[in-house]
Amino acid sequence: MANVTVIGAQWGDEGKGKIVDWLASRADMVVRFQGGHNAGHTLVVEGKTYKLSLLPSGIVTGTPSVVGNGVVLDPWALKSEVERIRDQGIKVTPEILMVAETCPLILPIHRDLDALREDASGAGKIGTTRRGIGPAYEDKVGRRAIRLCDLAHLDDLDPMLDRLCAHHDALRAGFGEPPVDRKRLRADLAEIADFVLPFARPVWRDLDKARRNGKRILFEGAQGVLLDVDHGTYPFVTSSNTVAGTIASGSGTGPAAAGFVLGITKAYTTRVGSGPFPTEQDNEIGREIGERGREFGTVTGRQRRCGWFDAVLVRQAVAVGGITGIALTKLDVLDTLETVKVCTGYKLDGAKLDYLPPHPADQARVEPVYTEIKGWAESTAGARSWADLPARAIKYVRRIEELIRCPVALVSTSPERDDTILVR
Ligand code: 2SA
Ligand code: MG
Repeated sequence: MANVTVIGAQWGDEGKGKIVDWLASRADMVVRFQGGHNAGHTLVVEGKTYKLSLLPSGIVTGTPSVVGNGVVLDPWALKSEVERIRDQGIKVTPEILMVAETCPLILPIHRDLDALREDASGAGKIGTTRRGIGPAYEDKVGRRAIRLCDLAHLDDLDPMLDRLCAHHDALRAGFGEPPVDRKRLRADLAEIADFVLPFARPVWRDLDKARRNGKRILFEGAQGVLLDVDHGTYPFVTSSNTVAGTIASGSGTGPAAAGFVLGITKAYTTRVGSGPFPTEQDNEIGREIGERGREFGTVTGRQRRCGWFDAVLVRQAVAVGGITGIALTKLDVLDTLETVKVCTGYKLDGAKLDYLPPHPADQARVEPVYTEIKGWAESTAGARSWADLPARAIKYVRRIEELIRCPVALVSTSPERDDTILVR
């Protein structure tokens, strides 16, 4: 296996965890390059369930794992996640976990601001994970972030904190909140430094060495292309780029390192948080899909909105995300349906559209055009070869391939690692 980059081809929660875990067992290094602990991956290995949100999936199999500079790092969240999986018997040492020393930190003030804004936005609320992701990226781009390497220079921290807090104090005042307790923030940072600094490294050098030695690198994306800050359903997006190209800027390597770009998509569509969702089924069908698919967030436990497969959106994600092959997950969730629908295009004011228009008002108004496929009414759960699939399920997969203009390379038929069909 050469390098592989895994990204979500929908709005996140496509089942990346299982696929990444499957690939991680064949990789020499696993790298995260964007997002933060807003991600949520459930890994089921030998019947044991692991829930990760910040740590790369390689950690469970003891594969060297890198948190790249493109990730916003909450050091307290890192600590509790490391402690949690250590309790499950997983070894986490600086040889196995390497964190970019240039990672911008998510601080308690970012979490505060995320929540204050969401609570104040009423109907315009984005439905964030309230983890401070957006505010932390804002401070990074605004050049006032505290980065991991700053914790090794505590003597120089005060002027940086002054600048950062002046900015936040003004924002907080707008919500009637008191200024940041600077002394406490400084003390908290000095305290967490002891835990997190041993993992801090120039990870770009580890990546460079790995590449020169022909090691196989797995880049693990979080969220999905439709949540990309440039290419997604803006403003209902996350605050990072989720496309494959981000591996380069987000970890300190070149774009060619991406290798095979595997886009993960469910056999239907889900979304958490607000924002347009053309094929949403806010009805019995949506509830059946949600129940059979256990559609609740890994991190926040939020119920996900459910709907039919939207080939328009995934085709767009394939193009802008740089996807070379698809892993289709949760096919078995559709096993009981009499009819399965796939969205092949939209109508907007009577005109046909073959892509998602950029404006949120238009995105909310497009009407999906469906093609219907008779359900296979047979269990596909646990199928491990193409021959195990009913003919009509194969037809469904082939139709999706045609519509999204990208080959399906893997089909996943249960959360278990080995219930995976390698196509051709
Ligand atoms: P944020 O917190 O600023 O990144 O939120 C902005 C939007 O991005 C969406 N978002 C997600 N959507 C699906 N899954 C995510 N991660 C967890 C998971 C979610 C959970 O993988 O299970 O546990 O609930 C994720 N992270 C961010 C978010 O819903 C907003 O629409
Ligand atoms: Mg998830």
